[in-house]
Amino acid sequence: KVPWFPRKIQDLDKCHHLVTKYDPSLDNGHPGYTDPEYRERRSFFADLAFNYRVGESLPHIEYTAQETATWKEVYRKLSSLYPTHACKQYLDAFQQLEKYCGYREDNIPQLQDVSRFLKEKTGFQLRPAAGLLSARDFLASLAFRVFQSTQYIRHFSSPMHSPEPDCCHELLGHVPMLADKEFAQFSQDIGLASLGSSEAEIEKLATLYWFTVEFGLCKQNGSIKAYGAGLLSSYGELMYALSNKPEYKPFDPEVTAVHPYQDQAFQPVYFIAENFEDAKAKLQNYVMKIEKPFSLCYDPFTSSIEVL
Ligand code: H2B
Ligand code: FE
Repeated sequence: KVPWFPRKIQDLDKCHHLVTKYDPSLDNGHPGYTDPEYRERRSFFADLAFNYRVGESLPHIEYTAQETATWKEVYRKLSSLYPTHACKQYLDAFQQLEKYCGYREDNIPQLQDVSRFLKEKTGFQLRPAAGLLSARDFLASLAFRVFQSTQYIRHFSSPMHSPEPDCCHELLGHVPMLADKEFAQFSQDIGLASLGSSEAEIEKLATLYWFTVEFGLCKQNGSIKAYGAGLLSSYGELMYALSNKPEYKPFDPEVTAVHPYQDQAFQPVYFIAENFEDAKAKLQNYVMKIEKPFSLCYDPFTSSIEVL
């Protein structure tokens, strides 16, 4: 009674189950809830994502002037903080994305261009996602070095906050870090550990993901920098996380995996990694102890999972 999991990259076409609690047509607290035009635009993006199949090129989007204006506001504010708040790996990649992938305040980068860039850097590729995915489906795709990325943008009335992931979060938060080799391996390792795991294990891995990939901090040249995507895509929380006001703890998978987290307000505590190599080693040590009746190995030549 091992839960189903994808064995080959084509199986990811079945890994698109949404968590609808923050959906603009179902959550009455969503800033787009009372805007029929926004909701219609969102269903356009949802159709693109649900109809996408592995191997196709990613949909090219003509963003509206209003959407690009929202992006501009987010891009300007956040990029003013990066030099002082983001880790070195992030800054390196961000510079290259500006050079090669159309990262500019007056342009929302196309997922296809970004995916091609990442593939060259670390083998990661993107596929379009319709919204917030279940942790199981989202983590499973990481096992194949596939990052499921939303393509729509948040509602224009709330440029500094989105209850759900949107392209600002993916492109400014996640993408630059996925261009780093160590970080890419760390992400894939969480994904591999999730395959065929119990609900309880998935919950712990999702929590680890939350406090690292989403809200992680790391030491760099004697100071603390951000590498988590939830921080790097939120002006308010990025400042708060490095303000010395919150509580800080060293990253330790055993502790971090069971720490309660919340997605409605700033985190009460942040976990600090020594560096990515150390975080990766600690994670590998942690996942080795997860009980499974089989072992797994990713074959990069066929993009498939070997079950031993
Ligand atoms: N879905 C999407 N589309 N983007 C994410 O960043 C994301 C997700 N993160 N589903 C996941 C959940 C994460 O918060 C963990 C694994 O639950
Ligand atoms: Fe995210």
